[in-house]
Amino acid sequence: MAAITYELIRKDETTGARAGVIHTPHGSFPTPIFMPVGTQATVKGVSPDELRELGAGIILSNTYHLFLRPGMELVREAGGLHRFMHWDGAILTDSGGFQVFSLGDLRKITEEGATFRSHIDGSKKFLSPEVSMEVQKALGSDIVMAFDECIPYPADHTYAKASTERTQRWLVRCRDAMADAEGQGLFGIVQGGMYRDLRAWHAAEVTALELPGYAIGGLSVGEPHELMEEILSYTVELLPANKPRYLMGVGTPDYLLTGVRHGIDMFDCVFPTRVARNGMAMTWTGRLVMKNAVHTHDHTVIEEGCGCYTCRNGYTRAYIRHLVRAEEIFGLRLLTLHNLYFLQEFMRRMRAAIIAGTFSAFYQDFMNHYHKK
Ligand code: PRF
Ligand code: ZN
Repeated sequence: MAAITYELIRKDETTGARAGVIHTPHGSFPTPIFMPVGTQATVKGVSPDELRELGAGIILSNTYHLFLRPGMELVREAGGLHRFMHWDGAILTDSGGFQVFSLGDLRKITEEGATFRSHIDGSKKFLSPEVSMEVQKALGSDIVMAFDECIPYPADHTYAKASTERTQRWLVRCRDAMADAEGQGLFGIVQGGMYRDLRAWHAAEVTALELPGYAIGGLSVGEPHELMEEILSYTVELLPANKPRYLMGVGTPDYLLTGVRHGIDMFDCVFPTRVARNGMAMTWTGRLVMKNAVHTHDHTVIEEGCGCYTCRNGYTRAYIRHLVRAEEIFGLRLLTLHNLYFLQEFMRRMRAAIIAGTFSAFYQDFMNHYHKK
């Protein structure tokens, strides 16, 4: 039995949206799904019990960070990442490629891999397809991401082509390195920048390897929304319907809706947890800046009817504003719990609408009430 399988439940009739279930060795979860980010083997400020309670079935962690600290040997010694961090749900690990390439001047790419300086102590490090797979095997994640280069935006066609071809050669090396891994599924990542010909070529090459799932990388890297939607819709149609599809690094409500509408099943982003730590609450009408004076005497919850720990227990906007201004940890925790719940609930409602055949109406309704800021 393959480690990762996709079960289609219902496809929307007027859009590409689909509801399904992904099965992993650490449980099954409904799709479309949002994966909270736990870069350092913890979703900042939230316990695994709390993650479970707000409905998360899978979280994302990072090869790059855990490779540098505490190192793969320590996690292996602990019995893998699930045991180390006390999370028994599914885990997807990103390969480190994306993080290394965002280091800018501090790194050098060759055919072999990437040499870079650790952001922790400045020491010289090396990541390659083989090293990334070795680390992800030691972590024991359910879903292992291929080692790729996320092409910066903008990039010319010559650079994008050379990079995409190298990412493909790296993918074959990842596949070979994972051949003996049991209970872990390797996902390929389609790159190609903003060029349709490169996306088409790469999607064909990646899917020919018959991996258990496919991701679309290199989007949401600073390009306009219309361009991201154009490349996304073009690329997603080149992926097989019987495998999970993952749009990497996307997690604002409007982008999640766009992704789902085009047939994406999985998403991750630091957005909900990061903005929480910046004192912001996500709601169905847009973001609230909790420091603002309008909340001073507001003794209502962040969002009426919200089922999260924070709103359910009656913590008020006035109280949260006070905690944020006083820089109290609890304030950031209350906001993180609310934001993560909000996104889980957002995905649950999208899925319910797909199953009920009312996704287009849900989409319109959301867009009519939501204010981007
Ligand atoms: N590749 C990898 N991780 C990623 C991306 C990518 O292209 C992105 C792009 N949005 C986010 N995270 N490996
Ligand atoms: Zn809430």
